[in-house]
Amino acid sequence: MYIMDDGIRLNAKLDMPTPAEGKRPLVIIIHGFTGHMEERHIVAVSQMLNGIGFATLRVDMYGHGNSDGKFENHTLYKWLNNALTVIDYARKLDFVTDLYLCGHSQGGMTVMLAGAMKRDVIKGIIPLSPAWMIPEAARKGTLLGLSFDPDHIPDTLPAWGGRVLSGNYVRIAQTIRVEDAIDRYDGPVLIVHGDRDEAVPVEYGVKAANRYKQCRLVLIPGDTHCYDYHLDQVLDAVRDWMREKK
Ligand code: FER
Repeated sequence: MYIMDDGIRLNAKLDMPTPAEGKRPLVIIIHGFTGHMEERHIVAVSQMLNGIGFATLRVDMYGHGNSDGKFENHTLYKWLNNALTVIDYARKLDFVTDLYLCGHSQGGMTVMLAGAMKRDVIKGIIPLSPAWMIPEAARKGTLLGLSFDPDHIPDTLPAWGGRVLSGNYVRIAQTIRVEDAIDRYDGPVLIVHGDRDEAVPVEYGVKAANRYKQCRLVLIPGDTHCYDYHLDQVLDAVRDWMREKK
């Protein structure tokens, strides 16, 4: 199915827990940079949540997966608008009680920002290995393993896997202050981060957890950005935290 965001089709999938009748809490799940809703770790989190009574809504963001838009043209503002639209869509589903946000990496930063903006309607957020160093790195000119002049941003940048990214991605990232979103969010937060993350240094998970007012931090020893070794421990961490919320 598609959720329309200002003329852009966002590919989305709603999965219900079994048994499916009755009112349910729902978790919106957002993938990372270059990712999509069918990635192993995204599907695993979704299925685990369905197994403990939560509906899930996985969404491909602008320029990713089977949603509209070109990867090259995606920006954090577009993803933020996508997230706000998906939250509004989910709030109107008649079976939904409480609403949670879960996101991996760039999707983790997105739920930190969107959660703060919608803090009156979001019951809790789960940033997984949140890539919230992106704005700071954009201001320094050190994104994607590249080095560039942050005051003279190239029109395009080579991204992973032969992809190209518009310089506007960097210009927009430079304007975002994730710290403000952290400070504005008073609800419960669960951060999960592998301590051998090759894409987002684990220090960022620790720093965010210390700054949030109500945050549980679960570090996964030896694990990578996409949890190649201990995905089961990620699922345990999310399961334990969510069970306490029901
Ligand atoms: C970067 C490092 C990590 C970057 C993006 C990420 C745009 C995001 C990773 C993810 O979402 O999985 O330098 O630059």
